[in-house]
Amino acid sequence: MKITDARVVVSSPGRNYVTLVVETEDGVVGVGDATLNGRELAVAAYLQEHLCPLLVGRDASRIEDTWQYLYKGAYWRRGPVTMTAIAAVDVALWDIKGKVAGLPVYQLLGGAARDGVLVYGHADGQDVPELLERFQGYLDRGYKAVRIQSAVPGLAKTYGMSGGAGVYEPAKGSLPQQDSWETTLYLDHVPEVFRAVREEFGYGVHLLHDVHHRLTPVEAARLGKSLEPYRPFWIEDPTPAESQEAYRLIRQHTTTPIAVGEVLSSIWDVETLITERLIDYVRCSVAHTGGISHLRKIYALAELYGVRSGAHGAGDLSPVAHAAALHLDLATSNFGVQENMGHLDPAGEVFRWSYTFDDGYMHPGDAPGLGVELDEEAAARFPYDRRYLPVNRRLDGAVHDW
Ligand code: EZ4
Ligand code: CO
Repeated sequence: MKITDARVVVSSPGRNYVTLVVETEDGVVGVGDATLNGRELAVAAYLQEHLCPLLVGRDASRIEDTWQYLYKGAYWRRGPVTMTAIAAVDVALWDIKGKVAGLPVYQLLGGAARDGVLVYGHADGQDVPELLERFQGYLDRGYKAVRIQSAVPGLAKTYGMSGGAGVYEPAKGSLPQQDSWETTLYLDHVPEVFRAVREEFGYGVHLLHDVHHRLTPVEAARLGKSLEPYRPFWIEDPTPAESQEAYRLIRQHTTTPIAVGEVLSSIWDVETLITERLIDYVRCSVAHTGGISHLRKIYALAELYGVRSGAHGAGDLSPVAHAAALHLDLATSNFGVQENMGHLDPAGEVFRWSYTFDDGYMHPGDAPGLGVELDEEAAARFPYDRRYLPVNRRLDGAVHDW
């Protein structure tokens, strides 16, 4: 079953998405997500200029062989651009394999290991009352797990705020916007936020929180300890994730569970975190970490060490990536939780998906393949629109981790 065409579709229905479309000689079409927020065209070019010419003429059924060919054949290893491009190819080939077999992808991965995929939503607020009100909205919709973020008093603008739009989208400016940060203000504020949410809603709902790489190890240890009474499900990315060793110190000081992985792109980037049991949840995404084939190897390694999955599922991952994640989640024994931010309405004009949400759980659906179709004519109505993620400065003006 030869591949006859591979093309890249860049569109912006509400935000930018890069989608790879692979077609076989029998007319089977597979899609893969290649969206890398704020650096979209780098991956589009990697695919269009360097990978698509290699795909035409290859056997679409040989997923692992193609993965190895693209990874080892590049010589240059890892990195988000390369791994996102390879992920898109991998996911498109799994989509094709499912369509050819007439089976949803999760059946090819061993079948359902659970009935549904626990997902968490994002509640945020400019102050605690606003956060509590939005939190109630998530409970009303059936969510069993909710990430809580709040503006920090004394900081003009910080991450994690949806601005009331319903879907949090940090990539806003045609040039980078500027956020502000001061660790001491943040560390004093977050325990108050958790206390307020627990007082209002009790302990029957999972609370998550994203630190977004802003702390040093000892600051992260302090945060973890200060949140212990409120029993978070996890704190996410407490320190910059490129230093796996930093997590040893955090681990020695707190029992608050830790989740890391959304900016990492390969099994080698999480090896120490997993094999030294420094984290509880590995948060790599199917779109940025080499696709289903590579992420399931990460999950298999994690299973050995009692680490569970907690896949990144931000709105900058397209419905194609979200579907791929749900298929893998459903079939993974050491699944933990799946992030679910949703997509702005225009995305539904370009992508049609068959995954569903019911009472806090999602299901990828039983359509053959991934269950997501791309409408290329509709995509053409939403041209690329350059957007940057913000940059972050401390109150003294120094650039800080965003
Ligand atoms: O800021 O995906 O957990 N979710 C997050 C995201 C990231 C964006 C960056 O593109 O941290 O909202
Ligand atoms: Co995050």
